[in-house]
Amino acid sequence: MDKFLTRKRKRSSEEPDEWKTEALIKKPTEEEECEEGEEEFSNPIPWQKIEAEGLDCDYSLLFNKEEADHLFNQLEEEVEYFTGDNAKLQVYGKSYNIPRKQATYGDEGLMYSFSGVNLLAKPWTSTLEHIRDAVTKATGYTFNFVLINRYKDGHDHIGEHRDDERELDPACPIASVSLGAARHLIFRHRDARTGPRKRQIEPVKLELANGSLLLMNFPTNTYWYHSLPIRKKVITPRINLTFRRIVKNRQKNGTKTE
Ligand SMILES: O=C(O)CCC(=O)C(=O)O
Repeated sequence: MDKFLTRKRKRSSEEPDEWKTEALIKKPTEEEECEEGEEEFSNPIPWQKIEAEGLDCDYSLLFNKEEADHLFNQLEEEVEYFTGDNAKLQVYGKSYNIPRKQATYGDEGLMYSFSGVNLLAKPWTSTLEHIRDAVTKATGYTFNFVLINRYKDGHDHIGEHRDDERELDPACPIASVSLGAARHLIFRHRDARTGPRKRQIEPVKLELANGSLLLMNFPTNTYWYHSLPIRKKVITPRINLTFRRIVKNRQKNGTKTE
């Protein structure tokens, strides 16, 4: 992993309202080492800060290998992935098979809409509650929904996108827990893509380890697309869980699917 600085996380309400104009590699100051407010977290963990223009992420190892492997196996038994039309994407009126498996769990009645599908949350399983609560203990944030992506091997992937749906609470980061094979997550600034305002901005590449937790804080998903590209050498599976906070009255009134 490159382009990060190591420091203890502050709660988002205490963070300075400035955006960094370039990727930073800094050593923590003494003040940063001894952040106040740490006692608010019942399980404080060391965080690595990842910053670039409009990108603000925090990375940490939440579970050790033994815990992560156990959770992976539990999820393999518990999670029911979508099939049929719910396992397809709608892009410009065309239907495509999703190159991975997906499932959604969360509080009753919650629905998440993206790429032309409306996915209704199934009730939390005990393992998902355990992981969700571990994320809350480590971060101080609460979550009411999780999107699960399962990649059977390095051929499964996810294309470039932003998690910027209007029903997501911008005050709450998206908390991404990875279990199983390590894979690269690539962030690309929206202005580094094609178009009249194209600029030379380096992508940010992270390796997401087994048991890791990545927080994507506001405004990362406004300015940066992210993808999990194909990695043909990866032959083992990976499960990624993105915990989110959905604002109920901002949900679309689309057709609910189960
Ligand atoms: O599998 C990953 O790490 C990425 C998942 C993702 O991009 C998403 O849930 O929006």
